Amino acid sequence: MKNNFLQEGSLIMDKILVTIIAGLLVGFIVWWFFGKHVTKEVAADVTGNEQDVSVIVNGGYTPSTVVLKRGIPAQITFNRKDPSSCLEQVVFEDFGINDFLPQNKDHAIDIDTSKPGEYSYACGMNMFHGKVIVK
Ligand SMILES: [Cu+2]
Repeated sequence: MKNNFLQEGSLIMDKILVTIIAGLLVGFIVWWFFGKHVTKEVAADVTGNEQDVSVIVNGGYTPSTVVLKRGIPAQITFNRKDPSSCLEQVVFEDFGINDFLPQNKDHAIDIDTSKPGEYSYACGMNMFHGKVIVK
C-alpha cells in the first residue's frame, strides 16, 4: 500500500518532468524558427554625401535587411566571421556583383542607389539570403 503510493507519486513526477521538457522543446523550436529568422532591418548611417552600413556574415547575414537612401552613394561593409566556404562569396545578381569576402576583414561593396527597390543578395550557393532596400 505504502509502496504503491510512492510509485504513483514518482509517476506523477515523471509526467510533470516530461511536460516541462516538452514545453521547453516547443519553446526552443518556436524560438529557432521564428525568433532567429525574424527580419532585422537596419538603415545605413548617412554622413555627408555617403552612407555605410555593416553586415556581419556568420551563419547568415546580420542584419538580414539593410535600408539605403536613394541617390546617396552607398557602401555595405561585410565582415565574414563564418569559416565556411559557403558564405565566402556574396552575389548581388541585380548589380552584377560577385565578391569574395575575406574572413575577419572588412570588405566594402559599392551599391548603386539610383533606382529605388528591393534587391536580394545571396551566398555563392544561393542558400543564405539578405536584402537591400533602396528608398
Ligand atoms: Cu552557401
